[in-house]
Amino acid sequence: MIKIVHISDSHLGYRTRRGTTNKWAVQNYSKPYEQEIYDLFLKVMEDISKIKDLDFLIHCGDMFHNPSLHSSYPPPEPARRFLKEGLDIFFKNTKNQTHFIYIEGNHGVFRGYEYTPFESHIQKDEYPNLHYFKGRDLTNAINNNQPLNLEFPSKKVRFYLFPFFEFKNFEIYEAAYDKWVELQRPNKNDDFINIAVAHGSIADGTLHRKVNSDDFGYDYVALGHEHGLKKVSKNHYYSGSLLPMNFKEAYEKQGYLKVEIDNKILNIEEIYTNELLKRTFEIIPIDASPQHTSADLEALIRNELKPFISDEGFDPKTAARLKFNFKGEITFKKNWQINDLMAKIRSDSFSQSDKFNILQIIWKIFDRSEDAENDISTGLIQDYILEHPDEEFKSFVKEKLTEEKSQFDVDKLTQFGMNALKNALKFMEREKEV
Ligand SMILES: [Mn+2]
Repeated sequence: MIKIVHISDSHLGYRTRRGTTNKWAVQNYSKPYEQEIYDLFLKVMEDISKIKDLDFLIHCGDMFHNPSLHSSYPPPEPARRFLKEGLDIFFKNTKNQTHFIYIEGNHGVFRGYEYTPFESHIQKDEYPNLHYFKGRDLTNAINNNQPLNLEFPSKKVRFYLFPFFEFKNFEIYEAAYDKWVELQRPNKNDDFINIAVAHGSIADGTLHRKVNSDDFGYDYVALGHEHGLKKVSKNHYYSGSLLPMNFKEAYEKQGYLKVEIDNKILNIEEIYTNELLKRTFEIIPIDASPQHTSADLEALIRNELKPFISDEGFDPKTAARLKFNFKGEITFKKNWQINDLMAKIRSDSFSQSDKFNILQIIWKIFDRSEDAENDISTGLIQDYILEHPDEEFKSFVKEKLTEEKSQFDVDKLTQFGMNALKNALKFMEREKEV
């Protein structure tokens, strides 16, 4: 029997950015949500390292959050230190009896570089049982027409490695990958346990269909890249990350998997680390019906914020991450009202950290007509704006100015607004023509 733990997508160094109050978890060191991923990573490494007779720990990529496609910053300093600490805990507690296999994902790598943050942050020689496979190892294997695998004859286990690679980006890549992937087909004539380790997903075309399917007859396929813990088929699993990172993920499970393979029989235990999250992380729906005035809307929102107001104030460990979803018939006026109101509420909350225990407030506005099936919808908002934009805008400006008792000239302001709007529309039209 062999015993494996499958873990993935740690995203060390991830920080909540958009609509977040600028507070430290540890002064001048780490941010609130960043720190709890580190803390949980260490706890998980500690827990895993104490599993009796564990043979392998497999990590399916994205150890660091940065750099990534849209950010070339290296991982923040604490990410490096916590990774090292996690590895030290793991190898010390397992007395170097357990192998740690890591493949690279799409995060935590400088695209196109041979040099990786993992290597620059970790002295690989210090860890004889750390087996690290990077994107470059994969492209070398493809170029040399070699499989990319790792064999443990004494345990009769073979791992097939699939670091992240966007083979669909270019036809020549795809053709080369299609050909190479056949080299990853296990030899049926020995009694080895065959395990695939891959970072990718069918959804975005980064997991090859032969790895995704049962084509190669792997005994187990350990997947990374999707952040929810899930069973894809009888022996294909995503372990997910340790905690949700965005609001969609807040409604999925995350954790790791204990996998036992005995005589080709799989026995899998799911451990949910998302249950350790100590803060509210949720989407709050708000009915933005046309009959609601700004004041009604504000009352609805303030009511939702009540659970996060107390004399304790802000606590980096428990402060809420909130997203408001407004849904209704959204006119342009309504849209302006909501944006204006939410910006105000957010700045109120963040400026009173002795009262509000909130880390993040963002919002999204959905026009109900976009859901309608008998659809006139895509055209609706634009038809609308072409009909009454001046009246809409004027009434919005008027309401704002009355509220704030300002002395501005409503007509003049409306005119400015309309010019801006017309320019924007002209721009949209031009965009469409291209
Ligand atoms: Mn990924």
